[in-house]
Amino acid sequence: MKQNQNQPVQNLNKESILADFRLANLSRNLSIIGRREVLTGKAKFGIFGDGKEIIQIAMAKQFKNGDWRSGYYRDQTWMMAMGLYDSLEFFHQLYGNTDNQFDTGSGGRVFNNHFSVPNINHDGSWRDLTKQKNSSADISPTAGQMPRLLGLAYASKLFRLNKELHQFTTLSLKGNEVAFGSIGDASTSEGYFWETINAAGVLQVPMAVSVYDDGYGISVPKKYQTTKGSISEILKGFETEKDKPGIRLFKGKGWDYPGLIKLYEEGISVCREQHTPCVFHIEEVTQPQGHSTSGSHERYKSEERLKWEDEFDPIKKMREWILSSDIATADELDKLANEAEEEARESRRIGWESFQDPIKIERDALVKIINDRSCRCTEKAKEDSVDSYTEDLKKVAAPIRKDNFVTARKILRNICGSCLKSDNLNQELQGWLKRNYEDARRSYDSFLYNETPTSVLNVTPVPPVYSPESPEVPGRQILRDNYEKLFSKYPLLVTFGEDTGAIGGVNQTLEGLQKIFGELRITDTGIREATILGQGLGLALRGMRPIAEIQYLDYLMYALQVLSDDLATTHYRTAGRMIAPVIISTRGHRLEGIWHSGSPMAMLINSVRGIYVCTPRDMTRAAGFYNTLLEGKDPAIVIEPLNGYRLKEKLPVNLGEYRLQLGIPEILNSGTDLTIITYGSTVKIAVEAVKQLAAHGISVELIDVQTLVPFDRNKMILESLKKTNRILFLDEDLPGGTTAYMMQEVLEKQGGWHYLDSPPKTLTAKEHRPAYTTDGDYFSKPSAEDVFDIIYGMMKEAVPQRF
Ligand SMILES: Cc1ncc(C[n+]2csc(CCOP(=O)(O)OP(=O)(O)O)c2C)c(N)n1
Ligand SMILES: [Mg+2]
Repeated sequence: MKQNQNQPVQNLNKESILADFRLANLSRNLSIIGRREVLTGKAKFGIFGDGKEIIQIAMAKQFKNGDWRSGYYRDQTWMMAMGLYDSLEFFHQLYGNTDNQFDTGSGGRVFNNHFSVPNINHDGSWRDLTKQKNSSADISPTAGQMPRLLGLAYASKLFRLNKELHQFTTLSLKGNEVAFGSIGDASTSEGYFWETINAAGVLQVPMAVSVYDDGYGISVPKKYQTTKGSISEILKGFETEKDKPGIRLFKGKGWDYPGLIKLYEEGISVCREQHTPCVFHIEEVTQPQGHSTSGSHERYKSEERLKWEDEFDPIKKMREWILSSDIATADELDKLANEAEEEARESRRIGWESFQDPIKIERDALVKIINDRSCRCTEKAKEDSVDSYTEDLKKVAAPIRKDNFVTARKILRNICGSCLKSDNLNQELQGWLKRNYEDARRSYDSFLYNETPTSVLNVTPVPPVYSPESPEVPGRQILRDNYEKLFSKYPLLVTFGEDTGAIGGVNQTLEGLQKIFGELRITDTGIREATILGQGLGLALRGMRPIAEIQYLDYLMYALQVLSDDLATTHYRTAGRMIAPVIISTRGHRLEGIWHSGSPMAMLINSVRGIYVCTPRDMTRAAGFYNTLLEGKDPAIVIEPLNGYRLKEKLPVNLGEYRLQLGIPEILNSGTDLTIITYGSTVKIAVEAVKQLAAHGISVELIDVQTLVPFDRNKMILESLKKTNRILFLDEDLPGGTTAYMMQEVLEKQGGWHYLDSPPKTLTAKEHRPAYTTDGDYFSKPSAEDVFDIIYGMMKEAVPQRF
């Protein structure tokens, strides 16, 4: 090997260099063929990693077992270089193959090049995360990978510094793991990037972010994205100085194979050993095929730029370097490039067949059922349409399952239902649809929630127990004393948020606990809701039990994107192969003013399906939910009633042990005239109204649903409605919000409409946010008098002779 100034670092030999060259070529061919598959209509959409091959090969060399990735859709070469992905999986993903034996990590649920590695076994138990290379599951929103990346890195810090955690040897090897991130240059314009970088600098965590700077975010060039046109330039203020820890910056060029290998070797060792966050700004990166299959880059790149990209193509440059360093001959390289191309083509062929064959088998079975029918319809028009639908289906060259289902359902409309023959087509088709719909349900409509034995819905309930001496204490003390038990019981439990640490939360629910359990377990954070949630998400993916504290429900909106796009879809988008059982603790409903009285529950439940939503009416119930959630493995939000911390509740003797089931309402008052359905802080309003109504001879059944998701799993409300035949849905969300949701659950899903003797009603807050004072609250949110009046009116209308 000829010496030159870019002489590769140790461990590089001819064999590994040529393997890298072959891999880069393979990856490039996949990108080229992948694009073609979309443009010819075989796949729906494609986004590829061409131009980023060499960076990723260099980075992968530093990625060890136990490490974590949080990246984006350009990372196919990286995943292949780590042995986590191959050319066949590339096509399974591209076509959207749902067969879980192919283990693409996404089960056909996300775009191609969105990767993940399972963190649980099929029975829900944790895998040994230290013996595999780990990747969190990618999402499409730009920079959406950043908040989670912070948490993945933060876990290493906790596993290193908290000696109690050294026993968990299948989760971490004393925090020796690096969390690698990747992001495009344009995505660094997002607030999440900056929030994450700042938090990582504060926390000093082993986070290594690579920015692939190809100069564009789709068509928009850097001058519109980045001040001074250079992300490393503007990150300089974050850089570590003497006695002022910050982040380390590294710069490389996307085509410089030996340079990049050296760069990552140096940088990642700093990151791993010293737990210093690092940013690798990789410039001069190309994008040979443009952004995605949705357009062509000739529309926005100049001739000059296109020419430069061609010249600085990283594979071309690597080839030049190999030749000029006398590592291999042109013939050897051509042979490898041809081999790579052949592998890509062959994988395409196999991938396409694997996708098409089962659909064709399904189609053939359907066609056979139709052709073999013994019942011919006497109506000619109907008989003709059955034949023509069948013929049309047979002609589809590349069928998808939809074609089969549409045909079956349309034919079903055109056959008579009265045929007496035992093998009549109607029955056969119904059977075919039932079987195949069940199969399609497993492919597309499963794993929104944990379906393994570790689901919180399987946790055995334990009621709170009281002794005659149980004192009445402020609600916040129940939470505090319960937390004390939980922190003793679960070594992997941590909580963190604004004011959570030293003072124990703005409502003192963790008062004094940092002194007992230490700063690593009960921790203050900066004001940065999105990355607080990301911190929780990353920790939970790594097997810890985080409770992420969001100070008020009103501020959860800052974290809503992470909740909705990332956490809520984690289990679903990995087809059940990853879990992230974060608990989000917050407080809301009513206190004072526009930003401390929100109860936007419909906004929440409609954007976080996939996360359970608990709405306890008091702190005893809130603590009971935390106790349950820590026994299972699902993500959940608990909204404590903000005006209840000082109100007295009886202190249970079995703190930390009693557990409330999710989806099981509680009947707080039984009655016969009307049922009130409510939750959270309006329960107290309802209790007061029920008393006032009783004094006027109206008997109300009051039901606290306790959790909005899941909702009344045993149809307890329906039983109440069968008795009272009248119902009011009450809360302090907006009109048409969660009351509409509850109404649909009860009247439509439970079939409650059948038992109604009066029109169902809702009572909610006004459409505007609550004005600041107590009067503002009274005139903005429902009061006991409002509840009284609406129910009195309903009764008067229904049975005027009584009133
Ligand atoms: C929040 C959000 N906004 C917009 C998009 C649409 N989008 C997808 S990729 C992309 C450009 C990203 O550019 P860059 O970060 O430089 O990565 P590159 O594709 O160049 O590798 C945009 C705007 C998105 N996915 N998410
Ligand atoms: Mg870019």
